[in-house]
Amino acid sequence: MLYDSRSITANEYDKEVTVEGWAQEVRNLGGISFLILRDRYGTVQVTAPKKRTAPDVMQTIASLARESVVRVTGTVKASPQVRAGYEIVPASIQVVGPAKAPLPMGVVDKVDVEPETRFNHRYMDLRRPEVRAVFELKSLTTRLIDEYLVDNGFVEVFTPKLVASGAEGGSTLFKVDYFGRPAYLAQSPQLYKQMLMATGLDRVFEIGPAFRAEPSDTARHVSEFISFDGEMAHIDSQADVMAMVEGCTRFVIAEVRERGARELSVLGVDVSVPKAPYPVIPYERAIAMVREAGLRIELGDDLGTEGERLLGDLMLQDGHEMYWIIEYPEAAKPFYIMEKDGTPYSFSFDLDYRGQEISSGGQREHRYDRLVQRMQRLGLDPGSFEFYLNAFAYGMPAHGGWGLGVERMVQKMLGLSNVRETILFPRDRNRLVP
Ligand code: AMO
Repeated sequence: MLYDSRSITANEYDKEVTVEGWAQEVRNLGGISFLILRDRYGTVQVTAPKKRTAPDVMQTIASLARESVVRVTGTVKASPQVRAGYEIVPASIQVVGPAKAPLPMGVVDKVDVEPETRFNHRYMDLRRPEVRAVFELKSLTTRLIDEYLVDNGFVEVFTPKLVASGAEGGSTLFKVDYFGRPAYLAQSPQLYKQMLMATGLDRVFEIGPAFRAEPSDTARHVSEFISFDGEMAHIDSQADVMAMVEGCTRFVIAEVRERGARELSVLGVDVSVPKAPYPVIPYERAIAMVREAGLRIELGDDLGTEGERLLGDLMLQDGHEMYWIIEYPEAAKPFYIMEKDGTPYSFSFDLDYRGQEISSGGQREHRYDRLVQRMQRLGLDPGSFEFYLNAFAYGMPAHGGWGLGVERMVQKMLGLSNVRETILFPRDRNRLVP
């Protein structure tokens, strides 16, 4: 059995164990050599006194290149000078994966490494515990989302990522050649999750990739992200949807605090559970608030990065990390959103987390004729959405849903400056490799 830095306890003292990891540090002092082995959970110190160590083991340690993978078998000795309380005196050592020198970037060195270098050598960057912790917490986040939604009667679904038409506007579609026919990478599961509302699978969710040909290089846009989508039928209003998203986000953050405590401490981050209920700010009020704060913005405009940030600052002054913005102008919203009759507004919402939109959604237009009219008014050809519209013609309940950017949520929760920090291999205009 292979031990690791977490599983060695006082029970193993004076016993023989085998450990494997990366050679983080090697010091050869003549009469004694030290090797710090790093594994997923921490480090172990291997101490090789020349007098008690076989010459071939001394030789292997002396010539070991940093970051090589080695397997060490030796005796665990209590050692109060070592932080872990023990060290391993090696009987044998095997170099499993030698590392070339020089390294493309340091792992434990204190020097800052440029983001470009880090992303070019992500396999090396991820050897840093604080970089890996983000991905352990992202994994925990999606697991908790799953848990909350299943507990609330949702079924997890998987919709196609190769699609014939876009749902979120033509400008960010990635076109692909589909056996000689044009097709696109899905921008969101929008059309499919809505079609499912006509089936009896009346609460569905999906956590999967979404693709957007985003032309802008910002800290919060990438061209491939993980979208957490939900859709629920038989609703009375979008308040039902908002309650679900509010409950879910609070559950996730509260549980990350508990179950992710180890990774949070590696990151040095303290996560707080947003105050509930999340305040609800009508769009017009949000525009007025950021105007008062000095932003030049007109009614009808998108709040934009700067507007969202300003609003976030104002809300934080009252201790609110998450808040809703509702009643966006219908003209600014996609065709599937329901209009609020007699007003220029729509039944739609955004959820912002400390100055950044992380989710949007709303009640959908489920009435066939109104949906077709709305498409036509927005300049879309209902003919190219026939497969979708058909699902509305034979009994479609009122429904609503949301899309939430998993990476944006994790970014904000952990206080990271760029969404790319939460993506193993980010994709943007400039990056397709690794
Ligand atoms: P929307 O386009 O607002 O809505 O997207 C939903 C959420 O997805 C995240 N997101 C992104 N994250 C990183 N990079 C991007 N380029 C990017 N684009 C979007 C954001 C955003 O809030 N179908 C609707 C949702 C719905 O109504 O159900 C939709 O896709 O966090």
